[in-house]
Amino acid sequence: MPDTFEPHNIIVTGGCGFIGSNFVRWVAREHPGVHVTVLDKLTYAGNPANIAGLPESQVELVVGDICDADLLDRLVPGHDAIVHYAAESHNDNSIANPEPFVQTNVVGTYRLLEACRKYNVRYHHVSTDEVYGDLALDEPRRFRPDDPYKPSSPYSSSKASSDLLVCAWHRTYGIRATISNCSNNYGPYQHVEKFIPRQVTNILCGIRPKLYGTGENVRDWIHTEDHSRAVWDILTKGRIGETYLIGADGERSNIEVLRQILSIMGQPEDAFDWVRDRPGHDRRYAIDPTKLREELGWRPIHTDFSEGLAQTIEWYRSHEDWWRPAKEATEVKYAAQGQ
Ligand code: NAD
Ligand code: TDX
Repeated sequence: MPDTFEPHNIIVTGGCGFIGSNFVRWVAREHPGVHVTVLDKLTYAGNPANIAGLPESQVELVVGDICDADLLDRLVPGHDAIVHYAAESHNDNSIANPEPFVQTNVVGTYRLLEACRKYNVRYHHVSTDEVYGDLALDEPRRFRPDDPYKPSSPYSSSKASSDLLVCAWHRTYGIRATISNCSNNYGPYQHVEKFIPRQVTNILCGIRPKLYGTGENVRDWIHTEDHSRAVWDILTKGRIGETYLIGADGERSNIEVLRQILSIMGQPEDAFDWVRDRPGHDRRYAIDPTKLREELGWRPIHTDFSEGLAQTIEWYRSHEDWWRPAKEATEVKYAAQGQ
């Protein structure tokens, strides 16, 4: 039977990033009795505007680094759970400069686990399906929770390392922890460095979208709101010490997604550039979410990808003031990499 847990006062790390802020806004709306302390360093990927307008009585922002043990000593006591989203999250950046990935994703997770041990706080660890490596394009298999870890990039290996720390801290010190590994998220507030926002904002700027390699690589897309609900279900009903995979049967090749974006935005289907492939580029991710569905009864709500994509494109159209400040620097960085 699942353990049940009723959180009242939680810390959400990385709550000013894409997925973390969607989770914070979802909790504020769906569980108004829960207080959320957002702990975020506000790196290039963190933006306080992502959680602006939420009631101060419900959501408080603390600007700081998860690697700062003294800060955690001041902040963590009195909270009943940490939901850990903060990370360096972009594969291409990790290939160019792995150091901050090891620091934030590995050392940062270690510091949070130590704080949970010291103050007996429940911990949920948000991770990625990339820890399992990749699948062939034509094999029927999908990732399952007990598959071996085989990460490919500095990013995914740093996330895999952090997952293993959680398992060890649970087994050795009895930390009350759960892990979730989710597939590719899409939706509002995603940084313009990522695939879908990059292509959408390129088109809005009159720049041709950029497709890596052959474009055949497959990603398993899930709307970020469905991810938020799954994390909440795992936090409140998941079994301690367990790993749950989160996915919504959303497998699509990159070229298919790009053609859908071009079509929704009224562009010819070949109006894009082929660019240099990502070194070590994972071919395919695919999640088998059976455990999450059967144990916790979770189901995705956003099952129509075309509709979710059209809404996301509309969000970028109407929030140019949000993405414009990051756009130029992001494209300069890509151009220097030949991408
Ligand atoms: P993001 O890059 O949009 O946001 C990361 C947030 O973490 C930012 O607000 C940043 O300021 C903050 N941060 C970074 N370093 C920090 C530090 N040292 N201390 C405190 N805050 C720090 O990332 P995202 O795409 O929202 O991903 C969130 C989490 O979800 C990550 O753990 C990622 O591995 C995981 N995940 C992402 C996806 C995806 O599709 N994007 C899929 C599965 C899992
Ligand atoms: O311009 C691009 N052109 C392109 O073809 C970009 C930015 C990406 N791509 C390809 C690479 C990938 O096959 O699109 C796919 C998606 O790329 P990203 O958005 O960079 O995501 P990915 O590398 O799959 O990782 C994402 O999902 C898992 C998140 O960034 C991770 O944080 C998460 O763990």
